[in-house]
Amino acid sequence: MMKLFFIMIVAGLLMLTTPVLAAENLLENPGFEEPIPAGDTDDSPIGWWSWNSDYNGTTADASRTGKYSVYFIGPPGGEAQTQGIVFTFKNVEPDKEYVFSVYAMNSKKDSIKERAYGQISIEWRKDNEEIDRAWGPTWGVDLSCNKWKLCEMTAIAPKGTDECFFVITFFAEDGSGMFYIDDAVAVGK
Ligand SMILES: [Ca+2]
Repeated sequence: MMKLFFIMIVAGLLMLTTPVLAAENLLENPGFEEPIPAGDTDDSPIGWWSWNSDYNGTTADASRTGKYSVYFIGPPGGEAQTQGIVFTFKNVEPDKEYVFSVYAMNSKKDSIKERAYGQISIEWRKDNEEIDRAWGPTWGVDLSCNKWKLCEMTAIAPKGTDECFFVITFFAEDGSGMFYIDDAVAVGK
């Protein structure tokens, strides 16, 4: 009887100490550890794509976890210039809430200057076209060069959404500089 009682107590303690299973991260390669750049810092992370990949790629110069992050440098050419990386998520559910977050850190050697800034967003799409976009927090000249900052947004997928893009953007706005991104997470609530 004592033995059974003891087993029940141990089982109870195990239940108390077992963390609630975290929601599944919808992003592939969220820590940007693949591919491992072999002396080439222009390798785009597997699973993501870029509309201006000359100005971003995986790098071992900074990392929050693992060995790599993604660097973003300001594209030249003025106010309208942007660059960034995108994860395409196909199984989005309309009316469902999504949380998207990244960690951002400024570059010591070429920090963000003037009005340049970074921002996360979720582009809601239907039949391969943008139907709406939810904007998340921005980071700019005040971003720390030593400490990773959590930037997080929450948004509900509009009716009709059949795909979404999780987007990390560098807006040049006539400024310049560089920042790093690591440990991206997207979850459905
Ligand atoms: Ca990493």
